[in-house]
Amino acid sequence: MKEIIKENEFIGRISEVQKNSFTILYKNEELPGKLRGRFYGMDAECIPVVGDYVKFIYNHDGDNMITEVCERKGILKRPDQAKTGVEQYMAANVDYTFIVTALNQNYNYNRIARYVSVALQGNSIPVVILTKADLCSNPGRYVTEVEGISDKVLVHAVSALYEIGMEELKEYMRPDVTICLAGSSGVGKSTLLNAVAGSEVMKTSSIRESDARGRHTTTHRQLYVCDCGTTIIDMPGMREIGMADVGEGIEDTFSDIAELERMCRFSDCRHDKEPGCAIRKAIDDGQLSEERFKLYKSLMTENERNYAKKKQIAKWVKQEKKAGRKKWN
Ligand SMILES: Nc1nc2c(ncn2[C@@H]2O[C@H](COP(=O)(O)OP(=O)(O)OP(=O)(O)O)[C@@H](O)[C@H]2O)c(=O)[nH]1
Ligand SMILES: [Mg+2]
Repeated sequence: MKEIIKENEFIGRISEVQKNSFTILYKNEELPGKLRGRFYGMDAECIPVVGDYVKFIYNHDGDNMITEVCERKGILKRPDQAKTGVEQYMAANVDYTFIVTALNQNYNYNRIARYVSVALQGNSIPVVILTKADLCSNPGRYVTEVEGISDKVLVHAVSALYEIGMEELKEYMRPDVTICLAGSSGVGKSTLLNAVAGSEVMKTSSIRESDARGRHTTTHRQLYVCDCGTTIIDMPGMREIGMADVGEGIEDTFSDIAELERMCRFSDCRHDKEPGCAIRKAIDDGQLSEERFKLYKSLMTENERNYAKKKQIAKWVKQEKKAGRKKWN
């Protein structure tokens, strides 16, 4: 990417966002940045997030002015936890989403499938990292189970604490590669980053013994460039990962099921007792598990419900703004 566009305007990468303050990484230097006025009032999707390449005007004495977000390769997003239909944009231009799951009570097949859909929707390759393998008597069983979620998924079991399995991750540690670490609090995302970085870049802390939950040690998204040139985005732990506007990601995750659905005799087949149902046949033949099919259906339904809600809210906001409403009485 060309670095200098015109005099005093450069391209850098957003490494941190704190409310309205941005940190721009430019040639190993972290510069403070603020948004140009025209960003205000724009859709949340247009506001820079960690991982975005941005154009900025250099200011020798203070905040650099961000003038534009460069075209994104993809963006990771999820509905906000308050379920208001608003999307949360998490990280942009991610090549590999490391879906970090600990091999303790944290392990959850359904949740991993959700992350896989979000990663694929964001045009990034889902890599499931099963951490804390030292705490598990049979990590291989989980590797096989995760591989069964989708043929798009890569899986590795590691113990960052005892440096076991970490060699496998070296294949991702290439210059110009961006990795994002996603998962619940306490699964070992920051520990993983520290292990591959070779020093304590991020703070870590112990989990609660009673239920293996983390303490939300990482509080904001942080982009870090390793000595080898690989960029890693550490994220705060997420309590849940909802589905909204990720229909393509879900279809991609379960592409075999989506393909089978297209082979049903009737296009509106409900996969119940209809004749010529390719889904039922695959389940009866043992080629598709009923459980995986149900998971696909439930994620699709949740996605459609949330997406419809988002659209409805967006329409309402537009109407209210047009009407210029300031108060309701
Ligand atoms: N036994 C074991 N413990 C680990 C391993 N990796 C991390 N831990 C421990 O898990 C705890 C939580 O690790 P963190 O790296 O802070 O977890 P995190 O995912 O970054 O958590 P948040 O920042 O809260 O989202 C720490 O006590 C780590 O030492 C591992 O491979 N094995
Ligand atoms: Mg952390």
